[in-house]
Amino acid sequence: MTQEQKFKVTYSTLASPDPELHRLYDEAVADFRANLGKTYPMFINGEERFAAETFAKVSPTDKNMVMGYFQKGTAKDANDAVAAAKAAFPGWRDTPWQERVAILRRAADLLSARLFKMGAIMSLEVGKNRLEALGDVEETADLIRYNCDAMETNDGFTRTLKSESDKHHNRSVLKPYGVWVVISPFNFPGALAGGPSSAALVAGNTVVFKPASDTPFTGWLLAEAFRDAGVPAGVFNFVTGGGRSVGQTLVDHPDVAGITFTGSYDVGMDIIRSFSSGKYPRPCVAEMGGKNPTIVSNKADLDKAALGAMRSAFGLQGQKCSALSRLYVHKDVKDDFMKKFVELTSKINVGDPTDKDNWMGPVINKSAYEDYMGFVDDLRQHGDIVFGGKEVNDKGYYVAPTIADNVPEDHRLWKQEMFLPIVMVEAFDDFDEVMKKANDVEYGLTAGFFSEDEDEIQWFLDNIEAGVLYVNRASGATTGAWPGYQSFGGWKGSGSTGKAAGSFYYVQQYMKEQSQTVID
Ligand code: UN1
Repeated sequence: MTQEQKFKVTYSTLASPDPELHRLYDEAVADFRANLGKTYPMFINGEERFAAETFAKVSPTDKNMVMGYFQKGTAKDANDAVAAAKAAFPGWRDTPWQERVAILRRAADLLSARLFKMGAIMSLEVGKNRLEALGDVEETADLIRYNCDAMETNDGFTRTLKSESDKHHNRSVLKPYGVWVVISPFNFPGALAGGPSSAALVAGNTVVFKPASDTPFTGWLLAEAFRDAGVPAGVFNFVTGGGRSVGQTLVDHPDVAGITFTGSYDVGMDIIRSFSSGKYPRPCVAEMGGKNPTIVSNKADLDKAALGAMRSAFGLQGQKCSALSRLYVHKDVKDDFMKKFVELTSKINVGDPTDKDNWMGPVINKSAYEDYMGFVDDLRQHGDIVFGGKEVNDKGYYVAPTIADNVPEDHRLWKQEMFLPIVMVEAFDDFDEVMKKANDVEYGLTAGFFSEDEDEIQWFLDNIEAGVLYVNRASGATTGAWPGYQSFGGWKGSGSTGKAAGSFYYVQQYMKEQSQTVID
């Protein structure tokens, strides 16, 4: 049995009883703590690249912990990375797809083999608890494998078309676009970087990858895995940078053929607009935010509902685009539900996420912490904070899970994504009205429903406007999609293509179609 099969952790894993898993994770944390403060490069054209300046990556778990120093890349580095990717494209495109698959499968296996090291670093880099961090590493490897499977299942995406006679040989071929840019967010720095990068690569594109400035470390570990797996020089490039200049240079570059951006709605919409302002349209796979609702019917199992809501509102400190942020509970069961929900929330331990007893770690940085304080003030002024609403300790950015009730319907925070451990609750008594409300946001990513009534379940599935739906899911009312089990993609302002990751139609987005008619 491989290590990966033995310790398989997903986002639905409630707790791992395996002492060996905990021992290996603890060891990896201790190892890393003994190796703080080193300097890490960018990776361009198969070579390590150092910039004139570096920036310190400070752990959100401890404001005094400098995890390492990363390169403050410039526009020149971004341009060099695109030039390297452009030069490497013909060779990689013409490499048989079976070979590309073999190399990428090796990268997935390397990530699995490095599970504990990468998980430990990710816990400290993002503030993820151990199961969330190990889950992210596993998901990264599984997304790579999933994208490889897609290539194999579809025989490299070459299909025979109808032919006019036996002298006609007609087929449809999907071909890569060229240089593909991947810009990833801090919250799933493995999966949301390795997933799109591997899709682009397996399809035959070359990649320039820029991680969020809060998560250069995981980005570097991913770059190492691709390098060690044998991805040729220039095929996968890794650039880091402080401000907007590296990212903007990539988005504006005329030699970039396609882009995958995962992050906020505002930045995503800007990229979509500016990316299509060139000479011709270019594909832009954008996964943006969410303002995800859950509806709890009077026919719900309230234990399932309370657990599912708690896990989705507060897992990873609410910093998932899939997080639950609006909770609509039928008025007949609201009091009972709230009792259970508040009780479960009050049992959450907030603290150093590498400590096994803590389920919530810190929020990502000072600005997120300040946003939290601002939102909490606003909600306290206009409604009731029934739980939380305060800092827990100031060693890092630790804040309490927060439940707000009785906030007026027209308050802006019913519509604005907060990306923090704050959930707003409201009672309802009319199903049609609550559905209208649930859908009345710019987003359409995930949504949850709790009811034991089949007709109500069908009503929910038929009417809710979102790409990822869960009914009666105690392990997460709106969170925890896993490649191959839940396709993950947003509608409306949550996603640009209507196609989801970890699903049948994903890899095709990284290729363009050509029909070839050849007559003897
Ligand atoms: C995100 O929420 O930012 O379904 C991405 C989930 C995870 C994360 C998706 N697969 O919760």
